[in-house]
Amino acid sequence: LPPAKPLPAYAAWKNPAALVVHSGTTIETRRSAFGSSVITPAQQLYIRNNLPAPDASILDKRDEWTLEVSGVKQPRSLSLAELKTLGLETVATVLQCSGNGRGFFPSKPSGTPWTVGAAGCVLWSGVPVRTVVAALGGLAEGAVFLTGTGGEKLPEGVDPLSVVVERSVPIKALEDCLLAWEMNGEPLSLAHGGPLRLIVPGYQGVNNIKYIKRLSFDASESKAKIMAHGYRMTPPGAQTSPDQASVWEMNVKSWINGPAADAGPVKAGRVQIHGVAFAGTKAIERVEVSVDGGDSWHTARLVGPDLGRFAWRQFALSVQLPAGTYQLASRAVDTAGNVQPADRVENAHGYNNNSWRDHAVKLVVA
Ligand code: MSS
Repeated sequence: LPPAKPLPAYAAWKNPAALVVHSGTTIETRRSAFGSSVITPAQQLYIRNNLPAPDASILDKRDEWTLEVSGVKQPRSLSLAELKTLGLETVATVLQCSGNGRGFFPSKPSGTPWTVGAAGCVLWSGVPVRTVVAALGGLAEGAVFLTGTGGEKLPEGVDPLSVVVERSVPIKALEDCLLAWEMNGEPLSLAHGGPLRLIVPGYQGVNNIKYIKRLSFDASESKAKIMAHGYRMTPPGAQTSPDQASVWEMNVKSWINGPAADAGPVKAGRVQIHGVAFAGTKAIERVEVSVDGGDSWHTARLVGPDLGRFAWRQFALSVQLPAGTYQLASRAVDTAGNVQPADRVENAHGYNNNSWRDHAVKLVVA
């Protein structure tokens, strides 16, 4: 094994034992570190930055951070202090990188080869975007997309649209969106987008804009490269193009976290198989578990608190396993009847992998 890379300075407070550091901007939670409770502690939550993280000084005067809002009847800038007076809600969401599961694509798409750890379930506190829109007189005519812009300082001498982290989502997401300043009960860290972050519950990670500086409601999608050409379901071998589906709502997905394959063999006898399941904007209806690679399935128990349809549900199945080698798999079904598929949708950049087969794990019982 190559020596583990150290955590970058802005994430030095994280738990190195729980993480795989792919690079200074891509850090993954170990499968065995998810544990068996519902909320992912900040110290072990994954990180993905498309640009270098901003200077930590942006957190010096959190309340003075400003957000410019346009595409409303009374467009203007609001300070974080003012946003805090407008409203308060807490929502639990799954934050997952669109490329989570890329590591299972045999085609080895370029990008971080995440397995399951570019995801977590966290609590966000902030003001609902709809409350902010109402305070600014409501939406202007013709808004079809909600667009968030990241507050990173852009490199000089390049077209800003080629680097800015700016993403648009369909306006229907407005109902659920939050401008968050707190995560898991603590002021939002720089690593996760402090002082202010856009949360789009049920949507892939890239749409959840950190250090948000601008929020707009427009008739068309952002022309930024990350929107027009990035994060699209590009067919294998094809060029990216704005007419391909964008990675927006997450699909139905589950995986097993324990017994952890990386923790060595387990003792023959009673075994608790457990994991997590989620389905974007839909709630989980049922999870099935297989110990024979998908030949037969058993309905698992949904356990732990139900933190709402945007959070993940824990599941557990108690089984009696004699010595042997088992292929453990899980398959989730959401309340709209969508069933987690056996196979991934092949695509050039390795997005949206929810194949139950790819996420199966080998368990040795001795
Ligand atoms: N935001 C900003 N501003 N910047 C960047 O870079 N990234 C993305 C999101 N947001 C960014 C942002 C991504 S891409 C992701 S995943 C996320 O974020 C992550 O988060 P965390 O907190 O974990 O780090 Mo893929 O789809």
